[in-house]
Order: sequence, then structure tokens, then C-alpha cells
Amino acid sequence: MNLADQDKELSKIIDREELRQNETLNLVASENHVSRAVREATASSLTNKYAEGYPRKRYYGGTGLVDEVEQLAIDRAKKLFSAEHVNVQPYSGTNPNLAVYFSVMEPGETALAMNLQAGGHLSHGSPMSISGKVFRFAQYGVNLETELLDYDELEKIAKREKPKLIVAGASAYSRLIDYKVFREIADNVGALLLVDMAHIAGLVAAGVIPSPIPYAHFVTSSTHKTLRGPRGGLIICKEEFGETIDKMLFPGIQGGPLENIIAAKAVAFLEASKPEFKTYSLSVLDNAKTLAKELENEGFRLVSGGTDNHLLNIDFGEAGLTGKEAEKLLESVNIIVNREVVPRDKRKPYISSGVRLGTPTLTTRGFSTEETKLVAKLISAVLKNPADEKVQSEAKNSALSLAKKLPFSD
Ligand code: DSN
Repeated sequence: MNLADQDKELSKIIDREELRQNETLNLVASENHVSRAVREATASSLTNKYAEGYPRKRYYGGTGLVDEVEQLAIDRAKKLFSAEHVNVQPYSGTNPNLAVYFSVMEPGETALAMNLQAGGHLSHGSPMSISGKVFRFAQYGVNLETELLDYDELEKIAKREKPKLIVAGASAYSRLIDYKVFREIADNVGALLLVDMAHIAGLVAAGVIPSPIPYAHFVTSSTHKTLRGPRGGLIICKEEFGETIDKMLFPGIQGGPLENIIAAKAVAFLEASKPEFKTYSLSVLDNAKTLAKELENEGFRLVSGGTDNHLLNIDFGEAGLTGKEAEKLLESVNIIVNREVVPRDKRKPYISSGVRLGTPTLTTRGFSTEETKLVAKLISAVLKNPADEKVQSEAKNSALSLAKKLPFSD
């Protein structure tokens, strides 16, 4: 029985969500819209199969075909990223980080990672996360003048803290990261290097920004952001750490792998290896630069003055709109973003003084720099005239017609 007949109540909610996605302009930097092929693999009969273990070493019968699926995903990811060892079982982007931490540190030992205000991630040692509860995380940030990573300062902190692991990578940093310098600093203090490339994995796969893989001992990622796969994660590491990482992820951290999701990852890796994906990724970068330039022309202050990747952060300042207000205002006119703490933020993360904008989803639906300029104008009009109902209603109509003009192709 299909879903609509089996469970009308739920089916209607999903239909409404599909309509919402189609009728809104999504600028959440960490989201994307997967292909029908990825969705088909996600919804396939592989969801029925238990396969604890790894290919050719499972704890269940009947796993010959899921072995083929998982090996295909591993082989494709290795080729795509020129990686030595890949684990495709992580359920999310956070579990791979835990697998690395528990593989290289004992509880209480020190790691060094970027703080939240500079754009770091909760799983990089926030006291609210198990990472910060079990391990001691020292933190680096950005230079508060340039809002860029300050490698001299990073080195000073690394020498002082003597971490066992240095973590590079962020959720809200709009600039490129110099992985070679990170590796040199790690080597100088006897630390291992982990790069969390969750946000930029698709851009790395497409070869349109530098890859961390030659420099890092470990690279972790989610698979659903710029990489445009199903919701899930990935660990890449040097061969020498492969066995330890695999054992730490399963049985250390996770249970049975989601082979339907692993199949969908395999599809996404195939898609990301095609020339069209490189064209798409270049367009993600162009659109982000266009959005940044147009918003700056409209008078908005961007953290670090712009972007080199798929995202940018507007800082409204202490006296300006809060990120929460801006997020709600934009949602009311069918533009979806998320609030974001910015480097000098005095407000709590739930309120914040900024919003983060990204171009992966709009680019997937075919937005060019021309449409992106229109989106910037809409965002500007809405945020500058929060109490003007006419402006808000015109912006909503324009957002809706842009969405209808460029629907998702499948
Ligand atoms: N929650 C993701 C983001 O929005 O960046 C990171 O995992």
C-alpha cells in the first residue's frame, strides 16, 4: 500500500513540505536538493537489511549484495577524493568526528579547534556536545579585525596547549583554509590533523577549491551539503589509521549501517564525478560571490568582507536586527536562511547578530548570477523595511515567482 493510502495524515504533511521546498528560496548554506536517483536509492529495499560489520566481514547472513553496494560506495569515494581509506557508514557529520577523537585521544586529553563564534561546529568541542564533555578542547578563533584565520596566533595557541589533535574546518567560515599551514603547525607540535570538510565536500570533489586530503591525517564530512547526497557522513583517512577508525565507528560508536543511505551516497559520488557537477560547483561559487557583492552594495556588512566558498555571513551589529528576527522576517516572504553567531557577537547563539546565506540549493534549481542578484535585492528590501507591509508582500510575490520560474528539475 502506498504512503498516501496507508497513512494519509503523514503523507499530507510530507506533501506540504514538498510544496514548501518548491515555493521557497532556500539559502540555508548546509542544505541542498538531491536527485531523484539519490532519493530512489534512499527509499530502496536496502532499508530492510542488517549488515553490522564491514564488506566481507559481517555478523549477519544474506549480506552478499549489500557488500557489493558498500564496496561500490567506498571505491567511488576513494576515486572521487583521491583517498587512501574511506568509511561510508557514518549516520551523520558528527559521528565521524567522534570516531576520530576516540581513536586518537584518551578522555581528558587535549584537542584544538575553532570556536563557535568564528564559525566552528558544535562537535568541535562545545561543552554542550559529548566531544567537549569527554575531551579537553582548547580553541582558536579568527582575527577580530580581519575576521580571517590568524595562523600565527593558531601556532602560538598550539605551542601553548600541546594538543594531540588539531581540527580545521567550520560551519560558517566563508574563506579558504590553508591546510598546508595547518599541517605544518600540527607537525611542529606533534599533533595529528583532522579536517572537517562537511560544508565544502562538494566543492572539493569538484576540484573547484583546494582539497585538504593530501595534508590531513583524517578528513570527515557529511554527505548532504555541497556534495548533494543523502543525509549522512563519511570518514577519509590515511591507510595507517583505517583499521582503528573502522573499529571505532563500528562497534565503538554506531550500530548497523544504513545500507540504503550508503547506496544513495554511492549515487551521489558517481554524480559528483561528472563534468556537470564541476559546472554546478563553479556556479555555486559564482552565485555566492554575486550575492556577497550585491548585499555589500546594498550596505550590509559581511563577515570578513565576502566569500571564497558557497556561503557568507551578514553581521547586523549590536544595534541591528537580531539573527532570529532576520530569519523570521525572511521566512515570512518565502526566503529561508538561518541565524548565525558572528565573530564579535554579544548575543546568545539562539538570538545571534547575523544570518548565514549559501547558494548550493538555489544553484541546484538553476539560479544564475542574474537571478541571484534579484534574490539579493529581495533580501535587502525585506531586511531594510521590516515594518513595511507593502514591501514585504511584494517581496513574497517576487520570491514565489522566482521559485516558480526555476522549479527543481526532479
Ligand atoms: N548543522 C550544520 C550546519 O548548518 O552547518 C552543520 O552540521
